[in-house]
Amino acid sequence: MSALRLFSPLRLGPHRLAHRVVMAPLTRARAVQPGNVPGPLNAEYYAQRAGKGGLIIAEASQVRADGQGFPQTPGIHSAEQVAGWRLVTDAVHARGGIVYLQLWHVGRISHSSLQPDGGLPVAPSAIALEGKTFTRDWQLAPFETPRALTAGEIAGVVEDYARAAGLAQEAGFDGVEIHAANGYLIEQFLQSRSNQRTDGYGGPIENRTRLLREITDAVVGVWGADRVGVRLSPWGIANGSGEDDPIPLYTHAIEALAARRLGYLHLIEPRASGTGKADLHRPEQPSATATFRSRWPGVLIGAGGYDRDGAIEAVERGTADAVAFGRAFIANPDLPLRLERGAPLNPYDRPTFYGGSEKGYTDYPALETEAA
Ligand code: 8OZ
Repeated sequence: MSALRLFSPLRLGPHRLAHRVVMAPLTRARAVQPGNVPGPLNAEYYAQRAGKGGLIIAEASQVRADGQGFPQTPGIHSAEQVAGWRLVTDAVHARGGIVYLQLWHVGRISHSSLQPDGGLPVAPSAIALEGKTFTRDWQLAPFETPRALTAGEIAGVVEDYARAAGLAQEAGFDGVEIHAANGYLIEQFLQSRSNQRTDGYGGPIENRTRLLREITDAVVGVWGADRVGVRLSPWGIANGSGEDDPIPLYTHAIEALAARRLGYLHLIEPRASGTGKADLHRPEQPSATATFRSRWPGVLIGAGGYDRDGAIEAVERGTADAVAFGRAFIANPDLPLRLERGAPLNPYDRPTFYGGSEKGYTDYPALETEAA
């Protein structure tokens, strides 16, 4: 047993984590087709990464069909998907793990080839991003100009988050995380560069945070506040995002969430851009967890560019209560054990970050796990 706080227990809502090394939500695009349904391979992958009292935040899953932005990402809107996720949650629970599902709508990041009606992706405003996105067949195509949601349709989005939250419960998850980061729909509403609305969802910060607050309240209505987390990326630039001065916007958002006494807040550090590039992104910016710690009385999870020493230090200092690892968890299914022992890590070196099958997915070796 380690004396380091990173490897000590933590209360997370009604759950008791055995340590503070969290598996970050990771898009791996290996849902079974047709229907974007989790299957036995996904259950094996999550089971490999599950351990007693360890928290896994399962990959971003579209709350409805038009929320899909990449091929083969799983959904949480059909009965088949609920049955598929049940394989995953049962497998994680069999190993004593705790598993949350990340709820996702990509908004304007989608492509008409991924839309159920072949129409344009939806967004707060009809503002296109520069660059390219994936089509249904893994081709790259220019982003399309999205269609702005009407106020009535926004109410439907909120309802669909609540419905998906209920389906996540049916599927056996232990809680849910609302994905409000990395340039997807909720963040598109938060940030002025993607939100030029003139109604109650656009303009002042109070309005731009409205969708986040409404979705959070709807999901809390299903799960209770202590089983709901929110992920934010205040300094991210993924998918055409980026608020010129994130402090006022995110201070407001975080204070609104804090008032709801959620289970946790999950912040992506500025050095991880969210674009998937491993290099340092905005090293000149202060740590997001350090910046907002004083505004968040509950459990704070840090993510993005942490190594063992950085995670130990953040948790010792209290800038984070737990640290989420992404890529390191891909290549090291037993990452918490390896970190606790100071064991070497397998490098993440596979080309198949997403798409594909078992290769680069379930074929990474674990350390011997017998008790010392
Ligand atoms: C990488 C590739 C596809 C999706 C995110 C869900 O940025 C993602 C994602 C990351 O949060």
